Amino acid sequence: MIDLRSDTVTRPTAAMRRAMFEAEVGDDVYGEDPTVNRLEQRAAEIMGKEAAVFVPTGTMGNTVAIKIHTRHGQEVICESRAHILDWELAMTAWFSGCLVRSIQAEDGILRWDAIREFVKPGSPHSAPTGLIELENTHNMAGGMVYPLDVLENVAGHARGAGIPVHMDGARIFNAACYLNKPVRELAAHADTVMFCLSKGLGAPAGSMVAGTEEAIERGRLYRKRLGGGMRQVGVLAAAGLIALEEMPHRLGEDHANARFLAAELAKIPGVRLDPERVQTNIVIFDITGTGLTTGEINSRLKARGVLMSSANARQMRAVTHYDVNREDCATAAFALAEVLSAPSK
Ligand code: TLP
Repeated sequence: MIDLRSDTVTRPTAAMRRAMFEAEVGDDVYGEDPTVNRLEQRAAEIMGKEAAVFVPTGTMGNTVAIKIHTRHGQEVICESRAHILDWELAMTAWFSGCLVRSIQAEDGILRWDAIREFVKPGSPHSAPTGLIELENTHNMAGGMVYPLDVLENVAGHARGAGIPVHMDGARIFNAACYLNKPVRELAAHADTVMFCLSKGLGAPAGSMVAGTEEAIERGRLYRKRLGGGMRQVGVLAAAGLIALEEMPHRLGEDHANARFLAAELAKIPGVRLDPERVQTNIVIFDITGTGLTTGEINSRLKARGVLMSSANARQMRAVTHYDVNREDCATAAFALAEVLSAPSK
């Protein structure tokens, strides 16, 4: 199977498996797992933050971060296709008691001009804004990267308004690779950053939340409340350390494969996408011109050994990662062309 459903499907490398086998461990709830402690320290250093905490998933990381910054009854501003809004089971409401105020941005990038009119100080009639959340790269906008000047501008205005910024940086290393900048330059514009070790970086599980000492200390309590106190979890942190230190440098390969795939897909009649807009490892394309549903296309692709996913009723998604190479991308594009040229049953 050529699996382009997500970069979450990557399996641990041989080096990761070896490190997991040999990992020195302790009870992390007592703060005694040396491998977790090392991972948290390195994550904080690399992000340019005071501290970091290891969490099992990106969803838990965002949930913890939103709770760090907000109080019940506030609003959290995000883009209209944000992961926290569409894919995290309403955790902003469920755990933090906040309402999501979503703002549509065609390219997924929230600029201050769009945010400004939705920022509320709170009054007898309206809930105050408690947090601005930025997704970088923006998954459902097709892996779009926040330009550094946009980040700087939003962060500056948010600071002026006394509103914290959280970055859902599940794929922040892909963003840094696209910009050719150290990841800390992107992270500098957010009070907290969540990033995933388990996506393009290839670890079997795990994400990090980075921020100030004080924020992360409280974050540990929220993690525990969510059931995320994981004991001898150095076995996973060992793989996470390799993901963090050794995998970011190869992400450009995934980006080049995604651009190649996009160019091939764009040639297929009925498929609509602009390959020029593919910046990182996510390719989202419109299939309404094919006369088939995303479900029908997915199952016909699967019969040909290719897995893709549905972003919504009109669009499909293909994500490149280190378990697929250029040839796999060519095969996948060919399979889609075949699926769409075969007479429908
Ligand atoms: N994204 C998954 C699905 O949930 C859609 C994927 O296949 O892309 N933030 C962003 C931007 C994400 O893309 C994801 C996962 C998360 C957070 C949550 O991470 P996990 O799956 O570890 O909870």
